[in-house]
Amino acid sequence: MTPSDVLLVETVNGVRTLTLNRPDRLNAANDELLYALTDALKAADADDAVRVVVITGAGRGFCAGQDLGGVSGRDMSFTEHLNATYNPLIRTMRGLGKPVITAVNGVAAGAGASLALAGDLRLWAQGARLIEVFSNIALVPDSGSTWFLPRLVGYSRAFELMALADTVSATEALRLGLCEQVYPDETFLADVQAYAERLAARPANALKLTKQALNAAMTSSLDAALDTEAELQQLAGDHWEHAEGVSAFKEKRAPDFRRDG
Ligand code: LHQ
Repeated sequence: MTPSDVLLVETVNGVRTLTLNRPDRLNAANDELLYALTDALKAADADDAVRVVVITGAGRGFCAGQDLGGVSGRDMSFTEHLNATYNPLIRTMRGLGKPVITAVNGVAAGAGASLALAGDLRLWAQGARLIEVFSNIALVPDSGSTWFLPRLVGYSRAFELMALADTVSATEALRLGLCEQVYPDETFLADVQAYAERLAARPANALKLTKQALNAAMTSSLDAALDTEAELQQLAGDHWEHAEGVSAFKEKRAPDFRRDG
């Protein structure tokens, strides 16, 4: 894969880190960045050496949403733009067969907040903040915010954050359930890497199926979720990882889920 200037790509110990790289714009997204990120996620999905994907930002921002410098004079409608760029990106993240961590190093605003929320796991630096900034420019939250946020904080808190565009600090985000961990700014990337490596040692096939089951269950009935679990459990149970997990338990040793088959 050839990393482009707007997106840096690095793989260490099975963890592929994709760094949004427009730091002077707080990584505000233009089409080039959005297409590069979606392509890089698909490439990570197809690469057996990658077990976990991390999305983070260069400099002091995570992502300030749509680059407002480039919106006027565009020949696409808002709907066409979302359908061509942000929506495929969010769908790719949630459909990826590997865990996606959003490592929110700094401000996440507008569609950048949506991107932060779309991770399977969200790790924040102490200095990070999230702003559903859309109403400041009289727009509707997009790129999945209307789906993710109320599921995390409930309808009214989501509406409040969207209507007032208040800033959510890392401490508040942890309390609200908008992130799983908060790490010191100074050690953030090392802490994220250590967390991601723990995840990379887990059974990849089982995690892929777990993600599939959870995503289906987010919009299904209990009946349908029970059926999906029964179906996916067969796929997990037939996989070598399951045999390895059971053998390791019986032999009183740690399982090795990183070997090949
Ligand atoms: C930026 C941006 C930015 C360009 C900071 N663009 N330069 C919308 C339209 C169409 C279709 C699809 O979907 C969407 C979805 C959206 O995402 S709408 C929301 C778009 N984003 C915003 O409205 C956020 C605008 N930015 C801000 O409110 C602030 O910059 C935040 C709160 C993010 C950060 O504030 P500060 O920490 O005080 O930083 P700053 O404002 O000083 O920004 C630093 C630089 O980054 C500055 O440039 P400069 O040349 O003055 O140093 C900003 O102009 C630039 N920047 N966001 N979205």
